[in-house]
Order: sequence, then C-alpha cells, then structure tokens
Amino acid sequence: MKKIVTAISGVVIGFLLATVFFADFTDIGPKSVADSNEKSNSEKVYVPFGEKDEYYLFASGGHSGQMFIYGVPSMRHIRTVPVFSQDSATGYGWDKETKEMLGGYTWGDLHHPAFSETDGDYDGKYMFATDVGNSRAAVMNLETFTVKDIISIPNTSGPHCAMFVTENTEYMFLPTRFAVPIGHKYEPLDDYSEKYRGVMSAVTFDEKNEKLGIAYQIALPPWSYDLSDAGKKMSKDWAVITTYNTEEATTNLEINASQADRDFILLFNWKEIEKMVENGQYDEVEGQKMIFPEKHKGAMYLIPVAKSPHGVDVTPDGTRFIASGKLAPAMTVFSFEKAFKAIENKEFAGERNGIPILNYESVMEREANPENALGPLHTQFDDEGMAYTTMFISSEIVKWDPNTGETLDRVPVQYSPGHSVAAEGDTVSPDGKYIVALNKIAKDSFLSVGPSHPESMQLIDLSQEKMEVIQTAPVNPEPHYAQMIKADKINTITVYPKDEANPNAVYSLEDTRIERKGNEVHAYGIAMRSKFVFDVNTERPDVIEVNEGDKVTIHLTNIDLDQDITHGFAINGYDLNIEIQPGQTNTVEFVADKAGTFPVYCTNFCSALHQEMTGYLLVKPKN
Ligand SMILES: [Cu+2]
Repeated sequence: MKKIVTAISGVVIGFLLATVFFADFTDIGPKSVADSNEKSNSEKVYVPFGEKDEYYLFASGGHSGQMFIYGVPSMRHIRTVPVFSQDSATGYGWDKETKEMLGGYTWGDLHHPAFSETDGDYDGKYMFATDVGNSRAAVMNLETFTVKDIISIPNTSGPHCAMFVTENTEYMFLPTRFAVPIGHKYEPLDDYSEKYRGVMSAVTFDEKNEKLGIAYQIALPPWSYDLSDAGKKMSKDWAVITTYNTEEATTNLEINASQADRDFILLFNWKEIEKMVENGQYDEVEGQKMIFPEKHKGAMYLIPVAKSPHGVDVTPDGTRFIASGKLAPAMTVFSFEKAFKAIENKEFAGERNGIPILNYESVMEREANPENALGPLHTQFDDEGMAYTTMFISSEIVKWDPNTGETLDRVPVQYSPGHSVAAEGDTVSPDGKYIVALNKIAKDSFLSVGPSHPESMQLIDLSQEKMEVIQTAPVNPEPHYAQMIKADKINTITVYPKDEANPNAVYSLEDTRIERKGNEVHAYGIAMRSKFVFDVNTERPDVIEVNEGDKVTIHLTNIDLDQDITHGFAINGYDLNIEIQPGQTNTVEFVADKAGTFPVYCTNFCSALHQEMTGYLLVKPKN
C-alpha cells in the first residue's frame, strides 16, 4: 500500500513539476512570448539577491520635500534621502549642520531633480533640486547621498521648472512659478503688470567648496514659468523655458490664464547674458545683479507656443526643441537653426516687456498630432532620437519621430502621466532601454490604504518592437520629475575619511571630554559598538550632567570605521535625534530647558548589544 501511495505521489509530483516548469503561462497577463528563450516580464524586472539594479532612479518627493531613490528595473524603493524637510529616520534637520541648512523651514516641495553634467552627460557627482514650497535650491553629494548646501532664492516664489543644468554645470536656471514684486514687497494686485515680476535666477555651483550661489537674476515679465531645458551641442549656449498666464490674470486663473491662443517659450543665450553682466549691464537690486529686459536689451526672445504649455525639451542632438500646449492635441517641433536665422534677420513680430517676439511660423518645423492623443505634457528621447511624450488626458505615452511627426507606437499607462524619465534621458546620449511614466493617479492599482490612493511609477520596456509596461511601483506623494542614471556612474564611499583638522572630531577614547565655559557645556564624545563615551575619565563615561538653562553642544564621532555601522543619538523627551554615519562627526545643540532625568540611546540598530547603547542626560534643576 505504502509503495502504491509513494508511486502515485511520485506521478502527481512529476506532473506538478512538469506543470510548473513546462506550462505555457504566456496567455496570462499582457505579455506574449513568441520565443521561449525570451524573458517574461517578471524575469525582466527580477533582480536576484546579490545582484544590483542597472540604473538609479532619483524621483522628486514633491511635497514630502525629499528625494526617493529607486532601482531600475526592479522598481524597488531603496532609500529616501531628506532634502528640504526634516526626517527623523536620519536625524536630518536636528543636527546642527542640517538644521542650519534647512533655514528654519520644516517642509519643502521638491519638484525637479537634475544631475550635474560634464560635456552634456551625467557625471554622477551631484544631484540638484528645487523647492517650490519655500523657494530654495539644494545640492546633494552622490558619494554620500547627503545634502551639502541649500540656498534661498530671493525675489522668486516657487522655482518650479528648474533645475536644468547647462552642459558643464555652469549654471542652473531657476525661473519662478509665481510672479511677485521684487523683494516680496506688498503691492496691490491692481498693479500686477507694473509691479510684479517673474524673476529667474542663474544659480552656480562651486564644486570645491560644495556651495551654491546666484550669479545674477533676470526680472522677466509677471508670467508663470513652467518647464525648461538647456541646449545641447550646437545649441549649448542657449536655453528654453515655457510660460503661461501671459494674460497676466490675477484671479481665477483656470479660466483667465487660458484666454489667449498662444503663450510663449522664452529662448535665451546665457553666454551672451554672462557677457552683459560682465559689462555691467544690470541694476543692483535687493543685493542681486538684476537684468531688466526692457532696459538691458539682448539675448532673450519669445516664441509663440500653443496655450498653457508644460514641457519644453531639447532633442539629444541639440538641433530642436519640442513643446506642447497641455490642453492641445499636438506637439510642436521647433528648430534652433530656424530660430537663430530669424534672430539674425531680426524677423520680429512685436515685443513684450522689451523682449522681441519671433514668428511661430519662422521657428516651427512641424506639428505632430497623434490620433485621439490629448494633453501632451513632457517629452523624453531614446538612443535613436525618437520622442516619447506623456499624454496626461488620454493616459498614455506616445512614441513618435521628430523628423517626420509620424506616430510610431503608443502604450497606455495607469493613469494620467505628468512626466516621464528615460534612461540617461536628459543627456546628449540617452540609453533607450527604459522609460518610466510618473503617473499622477493610480486609482485602485494597489491594496487600499483609505480614501487617498498612492501615485505610481510604471516601467516601460523600450527594447522590443512594441513598448510594454513591465513593472508598476507605488510611490509616496508626489513624484514630479525624475532622473535615471547608469548605476556604475555613481561611486559612493563606505566610511567618512578621518578629518584630523575638524576640532569637533575625536578618534581616540583618551580625547573624549566634557568642557564647561560658564553656562555652556561642550561634550566631545565617541559613538562606537555598543556605547557612548562622552568623557572616558569619569565614573560613568556615558552620562552628561548639566544645569537647567545650560546651552549644551554634543559632538559625536562614530569611530566604527566599518561598512554600514551607523549609530543614532536620541535624547528621550527632548525631541532630539541625530545620525552619525561610519567615520562621521556630527553635532547637536540645545538648551537644557527641562530639568530632570533623560535617557539617551542609539536609534540606529548597530550590534547585538545595540539595546545596551544608552546613557543619561541629567539636568539639575535651578533651585
Ligand atoms: Cu549604535
């Protein structure tokens, strides 16, 4: 009997195995595999343990203020890097350096990320980002994935479309989404056209000191400036920006800013503007070198475009730029060569605020009008120069040929894509393997988390005849734009190098100490597996005792110079938590305004005895 059962189970198991390994599941799901050697969609996105994704995807975290790092093709969320908002997981915004960098703001609205470039290619060194919420710009070092500098952009409210980076990271131009009076002064909205301006800033990056700066600003007309792109190759000295509300409406923009049939693309030559600034062609306003186009003429032109445009994107070869009215059915291909010729021949059709207007017909090369496609927002390119435009209203990505306007392919996405990002998409040589749709709405695509549904990102395979969505990932609110870079271009460090010149760093236990000067207490301590040492020469080295009202500064160096041994330092009940990465020295400053006994502990799990990595802050009451 036993033998028979064994024999039968053997047959059953054999059958099951055959089913599992040899069945054709290709009719399940959207993928049809013509050749059994071809990978299925799940195989295409599966990255086994021990292997790594091929690309990094840096997605803007929108009003979370943070940057989301994903791996492609797995579409796994790897890390959230805090940029414009506090982040208690990493202590960002609580330690002295990042607290000062955040400038007192607790949130941000991170819109557009952009990699630093060398010769028009991502060089993998830095990532820049803008904050629409509180008008700031930031730079992240990609050796450590940490933010090194944040600056506030004066005279601007909501630098939406930037960052976009010139070919060798000379400038990042930050135009404004909201026009405001210069200096953010009070001015009645009745005086909007005279007193309000849409100021654009030329932001610079000093790589040696890792500092952002502002070279000059341009007081553009009081319009809203949307997306932008820098020229490439033959157009490398130029840049383009879309505008809307050229009606200069001050209320009910939904209707009033869509009156005119056309808005404008601003085309400008930043090399010429640089020369203007060198020649003193600017006014000093609010501490900035301010160019007023009606007074400091040259280097800026307006090109009419279908009303309320969003994206304007330069082709990888730098010969053309593509823009679309976001309510329109068509994309327009503009030619740099034609624009240069029109400028040379001074073929102008009037001006606005001192900026000459070029004729649409003399710069336009063709219009592409895919059947029933609606709401073109943003265009990316592949390695053959073919264009991929997101259609917000018809929820799809359309592939088309900028040379002919011919529609080549289209793929539905779920739903309402804003931007898309192609592999190495904004460089002079996109990879063409993948494009990711950044969908504004995911409606019921995932397990429900209540009335507010997550957004989604969808990975589209470009390597076969037909485009196909091969992976979908939920994403926190709200990706606006993203950048995708080859993983091997980024070289991270594992341990911060020793910095003997840093007076706050302590690398040996004998140097730990607590110093008191009046009511100021400075602790120079060490975090190591699995203890804190604030002063090695005391009975309880892991205890700091201060008086109520003391100003306390604790410097901590993590001397575990090993991969991935990060410590945290939290003071229970004091609303303080910082992170100290391997080899790093970090500082927390506070006033001991609460008397009592407060345990301190390591917040970042570091060893089997992590739980023991504690101590006390004792605050002696005043009386
Ligand atoms: Cu620890």
